[in-house]
Amino acid sequence: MKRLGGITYKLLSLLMLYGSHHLKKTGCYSCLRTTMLRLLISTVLLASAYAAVEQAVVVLKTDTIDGRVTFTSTADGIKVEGTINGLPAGKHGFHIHEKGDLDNACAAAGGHFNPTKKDHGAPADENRHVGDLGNIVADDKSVATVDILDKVIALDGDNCIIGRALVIHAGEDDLGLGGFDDSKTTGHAGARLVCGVVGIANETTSTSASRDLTSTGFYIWLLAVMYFVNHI
Ligand SMILES: [Cu+2]
Ligand SMILES: [Zn+2]
Repeated sequence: MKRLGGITYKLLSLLMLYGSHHLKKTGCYSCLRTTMLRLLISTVLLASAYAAVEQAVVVLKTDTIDGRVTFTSTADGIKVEGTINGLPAGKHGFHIHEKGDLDNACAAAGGHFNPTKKDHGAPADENRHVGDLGNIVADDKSVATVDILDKVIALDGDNCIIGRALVIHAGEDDLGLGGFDDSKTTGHAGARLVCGVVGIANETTSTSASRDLTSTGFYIWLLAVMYFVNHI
């Protein structure tokens, strides 16, 4: 969405620059108006064709664990859903780590995804890593059902999780409150049991276009350009 808006505004700015250049060169107001209106329509169509990721997916697999988790963009945030089989009963730290490198039993995925340089915390905390999604719970049949709505992770922009790793830990995430040396960095969640890369599952052009075309900022720009075209 941000990316789309940026593209639209850049194209519109180029359009305005082109207009002033054209006018200086030819002095023909009416042909400029026609040309600019044509260009404006092309700009909107071009920007609208830009794709946005609507859903991402992680596949988790080891000899004993297998699962699938999806991240779906909704009006209220990112809906995280899935089922993981083969986890020891109990709570397990559930995080997005910064790299999509699964080598070395998930160690290569690095620390928690933390672009805002905050402390580790609970999902509802103001002070949390972007990647802090708390705990999931496996039942006595070793099945964990994931159903989380998170307002911080994203499928685009600064908090985009695509290309990074989802890691499930052996132990419980203390949400930064355990008082251990690593409580404020990792939640003292212990070893990494399984990890997978967050990949694109579904992307759409129409939804992104309609979102952009309903944003107030976009219409302010559009009005400014129309005003420019009509008053020169
Ligand atoms: Cu972790
Ligand atoms: Zn964290």
